[in-house]
Amino acid sequence: MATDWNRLHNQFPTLLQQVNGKPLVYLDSAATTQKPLAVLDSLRKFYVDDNANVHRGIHALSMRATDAYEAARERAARFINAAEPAEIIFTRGTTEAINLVAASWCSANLKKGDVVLITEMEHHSNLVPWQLAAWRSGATLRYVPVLGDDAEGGLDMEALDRLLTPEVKLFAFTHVSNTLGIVNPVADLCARARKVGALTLVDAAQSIGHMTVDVRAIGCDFLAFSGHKMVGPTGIGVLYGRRALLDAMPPWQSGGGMISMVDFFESTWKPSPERFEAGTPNVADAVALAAAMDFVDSVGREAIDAHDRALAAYAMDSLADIPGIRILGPRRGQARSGLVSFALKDAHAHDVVTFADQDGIALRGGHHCNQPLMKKLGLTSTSRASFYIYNTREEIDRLAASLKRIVKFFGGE
Ligand code: C6P
Repeated sequence: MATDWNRLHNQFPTLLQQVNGKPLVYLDSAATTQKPLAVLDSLRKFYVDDNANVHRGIHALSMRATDAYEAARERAARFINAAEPAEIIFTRGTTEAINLVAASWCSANLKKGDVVLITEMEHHSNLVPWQLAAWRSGATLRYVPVLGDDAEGGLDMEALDRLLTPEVKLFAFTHVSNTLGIVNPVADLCARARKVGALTLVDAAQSIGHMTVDVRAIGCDFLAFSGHKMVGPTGIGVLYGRRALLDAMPPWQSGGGMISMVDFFESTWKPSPERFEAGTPNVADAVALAAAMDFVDSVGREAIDAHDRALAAYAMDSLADIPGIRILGPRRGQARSGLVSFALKDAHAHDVVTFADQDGIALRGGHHCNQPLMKKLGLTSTSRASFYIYNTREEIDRLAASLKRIVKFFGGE
């Protein structure tokens, strides 16, 4: 049955408001998505019915909370096709998940002479943690370049093969670029890394709620994502890791919940996932993340992917004739996920966002935590429209009209 995208819109109460006297057009889902009633209800239900700490008490509420938390872990494992729930570690989000690997795995495995390979399109969250890990260990960083004046060519695969030498211990890359909208060939990237014995980490922040993400089909060793970019709450995310790797990694934070035994001068650790979840975890948000996964799957990830791509293609067509526009990433007709970043010759991104806001349209302007990529492309900022299940073509028409008004105001043709 065809999805009724307009009806879906009504399940997101935040969207049903006016901004500056106009119906809100929310085009900033790459920053964070809005939350449907099903997720809000799940949060409320947990706090009203089951609220208790987990893995500690044996009273009824604590057991219910523990069951709900572990069911959320099991749901997350199914969502990404992990082999077992123990491969799911709850974190605050993508950033914390990547930092966990950079702190734990790198402290035990990275040494002088080793290389961490990343790409020029990485978000700071998949870049700065590796800088720190390299500084601490004496390892070095290498970058896979992006091709084209507007990075329309994606990753330079020939350069990748030259850069993937046996010194590379870890290759970390994004599934979908939050500035370019490019969908990287993640399974192919993992296969190439495996040939030289390098582990792989996939940053799935921008893909997780938009397309099927199957860790076993991708063949990655680690994968990170945030709940808030897939209709879930903020403050919850997942690090997936292969069980054998996780069990061999040292703790990165310590305290209650992660130990087997503590004596005055020594302690031993539980296996994964408890080893990496010190302290009281974010139980309510993990439970609501499971509700978000149910919601996304009820719409269908293939349908969402097709919807997002169709909107991105429509936006590319609608914005193409705006005077002085420079659109980054894949060209018209090439595959891109549901976001479009652009620079206007005559207006700064912050002015674009401010003007669009007057028209009730939420965009993002800035470097999008992609400063090295911006530098490479000779930019300091772009404006970005990002789409999700509640967006429509009519909203993109409103965006195009608003941009034309902006260009006119700033003296473009
Ligand atoms: N990008 C954007 O507007 P956190 O903040 O941990 O949930 O996600 C970090 C992150 C990691 N990788 C990619 C590819 C991302 O896009 C993000 C977050 C937001 O583009 C905020 S800068």
